[in-house]
Amino acid sequence: MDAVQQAESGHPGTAMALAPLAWVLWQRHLRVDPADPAWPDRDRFVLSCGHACMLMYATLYLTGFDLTLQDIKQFRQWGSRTPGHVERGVTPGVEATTGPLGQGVGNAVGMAIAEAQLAALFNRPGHAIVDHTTYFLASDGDLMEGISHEACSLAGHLRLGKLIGFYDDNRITIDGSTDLTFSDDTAKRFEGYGWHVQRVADGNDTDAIDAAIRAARAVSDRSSLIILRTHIAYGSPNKQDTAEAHGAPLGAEEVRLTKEALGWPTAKPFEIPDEVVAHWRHAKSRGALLHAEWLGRWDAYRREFPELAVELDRRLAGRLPDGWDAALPVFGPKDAQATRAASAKVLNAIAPKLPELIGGSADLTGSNLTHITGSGDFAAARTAERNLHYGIREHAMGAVLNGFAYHGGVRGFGGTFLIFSDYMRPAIRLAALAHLRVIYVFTHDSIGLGEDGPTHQPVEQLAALRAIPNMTVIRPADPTETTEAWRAAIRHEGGPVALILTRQKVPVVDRAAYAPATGLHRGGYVLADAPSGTPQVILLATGSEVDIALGAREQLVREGIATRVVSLPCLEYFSAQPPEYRDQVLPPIVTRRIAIEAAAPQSWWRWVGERGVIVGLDHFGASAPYQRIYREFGLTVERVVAEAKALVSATAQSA
Ligand SMILES: Cc1ncc(C[n+]2csc(CCOP(=O)(O)OP(=O)(O)O)c2C)c(N)n1
Ligand SMILES: [Mg+2]
Repeated sequence: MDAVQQAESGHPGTAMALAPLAWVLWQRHLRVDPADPAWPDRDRFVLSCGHACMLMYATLYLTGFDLTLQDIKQFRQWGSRTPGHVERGVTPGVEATTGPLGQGVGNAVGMAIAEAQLAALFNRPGHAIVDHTTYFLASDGDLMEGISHEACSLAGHLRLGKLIGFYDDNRITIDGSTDLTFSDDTAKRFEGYGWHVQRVADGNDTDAIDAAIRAARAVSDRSSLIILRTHIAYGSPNKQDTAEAHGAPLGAEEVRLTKEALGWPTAKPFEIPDEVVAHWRHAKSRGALLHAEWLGRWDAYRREFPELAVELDRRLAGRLPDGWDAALPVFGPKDAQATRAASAKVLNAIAPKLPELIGGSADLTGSNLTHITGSGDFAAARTAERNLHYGIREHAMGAVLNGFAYHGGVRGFGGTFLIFSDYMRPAIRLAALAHLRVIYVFTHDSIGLGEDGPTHQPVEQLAALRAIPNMTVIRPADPTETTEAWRAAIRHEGGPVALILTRQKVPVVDRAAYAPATGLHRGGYVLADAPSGTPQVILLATGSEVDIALGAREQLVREGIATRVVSLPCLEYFSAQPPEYRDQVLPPIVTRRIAIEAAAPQSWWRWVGERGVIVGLDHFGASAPYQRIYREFGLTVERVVAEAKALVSATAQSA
């Protein structure tokens, strides 16, 4: 109440109502060590309703994590460790960045999958060194959001027994009572998913909460939901059970009245009796004991299974094994194929050497070509397998992948058609915001997918993905660049990478005649140069359109127009290059530039400049064989040649 009041902004009511739950969880159940928030076998707690962050900040402070009362007083201020919604990496003890409702539920499912996999791979009889529970807390909003359905349906199917959710059934959202919007029978809904469901009628009944958690922990073959009936802003004489208490300070006078009503000994802001702090701080010695006990077990494990221990250490640290990329395929002139097909070969060259790589597709395995050969399908009781079937649940897939990255020990990838990246965009954005190592395999990357037509043909998705800060989008031109794209994605730290792959066959660029594909790691490179001197025209392209650029260059060179082709598979990597390199690839003096990409043109203005031309699409696609669509929409060698000639005759090169 005090922190929200001081910040003059925030969400007091839910934090107040859930204090008893936090107390039971942190004092009696959650296996965390405030002195070491990163202890690998700790329990995970995800606050899916990120707006209730003050609940976490207060709890983390009181239980003795590295957070001070001063930090609490800085709630929501510039540079503070107590931002407006919980953010991983900002506050010690916070496991996931949340705020967009529903995401945390999906993150928790991903964490529980990661735990189940690592337990299956690394535990040995008498040595359960991976053995933790994932908890999440969801509000009405979390459960109304569609992603919670996708994620909890998947968890139910996979029978994730160490996943326990709390539903804060306070019957209040921002607009008022849930009578306005929400009459689901949530218990039946989750029973329908195959979850174990309990109700606690009084959110202040700590013994009942304790008993429910105990019962949930005892259920090992189903996920559990505990529905907790609470009263938002409990104790506030005038604001309890009102939507007003959701997202605004209670008001100084109401804070005082509430403290009085609750029997708090002082009205002074931020004053916490010493014995209260001392009581909560039992969590420290409790956590230290739990951690020490685990360290003892870990030592025994390390003695008995030294190789496994080294491997688990490596995986948890996110270090790549030596030689992981020693066997990547090399493609020759006869290996023309779709980049999605090349991707499957690269993936399967990496997978045997990178056992932490797990993933799959949202029901498009045969189209995305994401199957790991030699591994089975991840399922309940088969959690060591590496092929995940997310089902037709793109949004949950995105959040689950984030959960893998938050958990550590596994590297996740997920595939769907590029068009359906829209269905998972909120999770992608959070992966970028939270600097998560996630790989997306987005195939069927343009009108080049052909007959499925405009509903399935991405147009604006490339520009939309590139617009996300800290997002990396790689659209390889051919099989050889596809090898480099995967290499880059696996090496990439600090953010998600989307691989953008064709459905249709593309030729293998003749690397003897042109430049090697290793230029991909700089984002863009001169693939084919003008015969001599400064080029008159530069053609820039990505993916399947690089072949069009090469075809146009041949013709232009024949006609005496010095033409350079720049392959630009990753605009983000290229932007990050020193200006000298960029100027070398795109000499500022050459203003006749044509970008070719079968997509919305927004991304390209920076690179072609005022006088440049973009051969792209500013309209939806069409249903037909792809060659015909390319022709009809002017994505052809002839069009590019004509545009280049027009540029040459219209402008005298300023030298
Ligand atoms: C995806 C998404 N949509 C909208 C919001 C804005 N918002 C924050 S909380 C909330 C709903 C509040 O109701 P509830 O989830 O029941 O939380 P409570 O007030 O009970 O804490 C909304 C709409 C959001 N954070 N995320
Ligand atoms: Mg609510």
